[in-house]
Amino acid sequence: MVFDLDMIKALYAAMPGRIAKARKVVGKPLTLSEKILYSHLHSDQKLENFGRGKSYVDFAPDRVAMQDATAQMALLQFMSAGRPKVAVPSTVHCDHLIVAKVGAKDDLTNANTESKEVFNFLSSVSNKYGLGFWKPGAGIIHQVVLENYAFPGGMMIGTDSHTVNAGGLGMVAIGVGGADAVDVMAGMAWELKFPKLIGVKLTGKLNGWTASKDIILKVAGILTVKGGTGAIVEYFGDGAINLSCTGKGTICNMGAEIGATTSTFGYDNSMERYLIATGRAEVARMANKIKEHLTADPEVYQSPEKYFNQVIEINLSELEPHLNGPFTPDLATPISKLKDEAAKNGWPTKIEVGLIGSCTNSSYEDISRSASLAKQVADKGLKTKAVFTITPGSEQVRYTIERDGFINTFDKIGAKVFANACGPCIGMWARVGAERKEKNTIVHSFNRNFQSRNDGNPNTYAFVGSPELVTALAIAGDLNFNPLTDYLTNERGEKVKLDPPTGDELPSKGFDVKDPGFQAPAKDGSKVQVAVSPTSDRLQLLAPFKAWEGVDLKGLRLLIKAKGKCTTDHISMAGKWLKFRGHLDNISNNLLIGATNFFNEKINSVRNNLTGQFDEVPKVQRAYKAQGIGSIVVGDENYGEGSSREHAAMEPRHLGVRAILVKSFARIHETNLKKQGMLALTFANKEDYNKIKEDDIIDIVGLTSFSPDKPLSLTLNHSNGSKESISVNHSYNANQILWFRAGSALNLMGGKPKAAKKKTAKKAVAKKAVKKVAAKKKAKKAAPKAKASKKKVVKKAAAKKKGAKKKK
Ligand code: MIC
Ligand code: SF4
Repeated sequence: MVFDLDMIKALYAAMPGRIAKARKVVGKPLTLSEKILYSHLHSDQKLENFGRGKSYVDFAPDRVAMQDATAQMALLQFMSAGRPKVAVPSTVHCDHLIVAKVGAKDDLTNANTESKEVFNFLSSVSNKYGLGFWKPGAGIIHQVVLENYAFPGGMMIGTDSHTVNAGGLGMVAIGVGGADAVDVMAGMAWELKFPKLIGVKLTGKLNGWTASKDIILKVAGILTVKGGTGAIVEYFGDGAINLSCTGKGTICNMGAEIGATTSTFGYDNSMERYLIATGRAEVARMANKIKEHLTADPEVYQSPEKYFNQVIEINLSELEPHLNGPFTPDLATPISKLKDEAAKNGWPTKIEVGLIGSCTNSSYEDISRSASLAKQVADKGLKTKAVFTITPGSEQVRYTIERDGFINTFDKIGAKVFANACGPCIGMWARVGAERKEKNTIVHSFNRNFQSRNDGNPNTYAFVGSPELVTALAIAGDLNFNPLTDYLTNERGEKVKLDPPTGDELPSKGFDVKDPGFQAPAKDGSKVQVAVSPTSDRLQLLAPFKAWEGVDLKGLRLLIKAKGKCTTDHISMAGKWLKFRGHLDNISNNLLIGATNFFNEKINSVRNNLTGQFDEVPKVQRAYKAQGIGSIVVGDENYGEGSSREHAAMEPRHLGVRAILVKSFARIHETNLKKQGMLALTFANKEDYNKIKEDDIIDIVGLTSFSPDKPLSLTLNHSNGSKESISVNHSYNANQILWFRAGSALNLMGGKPKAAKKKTAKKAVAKKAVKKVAAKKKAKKAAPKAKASKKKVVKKAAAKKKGAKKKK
């Protein structure tokens, strides 16, 4: 089945005209990224030469994808928006809630029992509101999207940071929080600061042991985890054309690890081949007709320095395989230096487990190349030293690799094939012995390797590499092993060398699958019931956050001053906590439990400033909440790096934290905070981080005249009676200030598309919004018992639905 043909046809018909107009306004040849962005402006957005890294622009993405762990919150919010149906094609993918333990079949059965309530909820909401639903076991969101929905020149958003994977098929695909997805599903514009553009010119050709993964591992080493922030990375050059489409997907996927808004490649033969192989020859034919619009203008790639804000050049013929880590994906080490680095840094060199697969690296090409190494184990009389696991990206890939004998090859080296799901990548891994917290090393072909991520053990040193290198290292069981130069001793005591991997870009017999695991939505969803039990510990209907009280925030306590890396995994851990992703109050019990307290260097131990006692972060915050005292969280650089999970913004909001003040933010997290009505602030002077004392009482001043580009200030009332004032910046535009005033972006939605608002009347809108929230508050006071009980909310949604007008 080919999805979205009409939508793609309409877009392609309009693209040449839109691009020509944009080229005229911009006044110079366009990059591919610009062509896609400019041809997806929202109908109310005036075309102008947007300032990169400056202008906020309203876009109209073609589609939305959500995975189960984030879809719950997104769809709970969508339900309160009162729309009868999603306005753009949207899908839900069940992939994050399956624990990898015994093997695919049993693990899937267990997940279907454990998370039945959540899967039923997602399935019935999808059915009701017109979303495609991919069942547990169907595959990982990004692989399924690449195989079915991604198309050259398209624009999509997804509630997962690795949505960017679809750049492999020439899309601009961007990871967002659930509230952003709600905007688009509700037919409203989606706002993004117009990105800067980084060009990566690839020359030469991959050979021997190097793989696409090594390109992004190298780029991550150059740009670091924050070097791509606010930018789209566009790859081009002969080297790019030589890569497979899925290899391009891998590179774009891990662009999330450098903070990039997204990454993309121009349409080429590899994409055409992939579209045809995945049953979308029609899309390829349509794309071929407007080929020149699906890549940059020729002048751009001839003189990239004139058109990109930054240009990086990588010669693939000279590129070495890399292994990145531990604990951060940008610590890049070429394989030839790994032995020395391991010795210098005291990394444990015995490899316990090698894991391949995930959304990043589970293509047919990846698996076939890894299997070519696994095959050599028997052929050369070797024995695999480390435990070895595989998580296929989709049922289509799994079915095909089984048919082609690769699973059988992996079986022979004792590998365990887990379900087509995230599994160990997101800590859904029942790893035996992890609870002993021993220092140990694992290597994987995933994308992230933050502390505790895979198995919950902070002492697991996780390294990221290509599936080929991971397989070779797992066979050797030794981080000191360089497959390019070193020999292994086989069972017969002979010295043998592994031959470089070989494989097929696409299956020569074509892809095949029996049951892809897709459920189409009901034609008329109005009668479909969505059930949320008020006593559930997995799902909880949302109550609106309170509007801003209209005055400066005074007397705030410091909840935590986080030291060093504070990713969304530190703010809202995944693993066993994933099961509470649909229940805001329950998941709030993991708030910042992974962050290091600057003052005592301990994890999950902060001072309760009301009692002077130390306790766990969520407990201390609940104590402040119980007293009606607000608080503030202070953080370091790139705060909120990693995931798109908006829980990392909703939890502090729910528990009464008022502001997050950091040296710098990761893009998605900063937007998530704004959407949920939080104050996201940055130090005007980064040194002021050192002025914040553990027991300060803090005031945020200037909120009554909160306006774009105007800093706020903080008064630090120290316990010795002295006071200091520091200046703090923010990046709120006028519309985002309305979210803060209203208590959240969702509070402003109230059944009326944003597009209906006139930009020139922002002040009036602000007033209206505050009035509306005040009226809501009044109504709530008048009926204090009207808590968000299941029946009432469902009724309310139904009533809203009746009154809601469809936009298009
Ligand atoms: C991840 O890789 O960290 C996740 C889990 O896929 C997240 C989404 C989530 O937290 O649910 C992401 O990348 O956005
Ligand atoms: Fe799933 Fe891991 Fe990919 Fe996130 S990075 S979508 S957890 S496989």
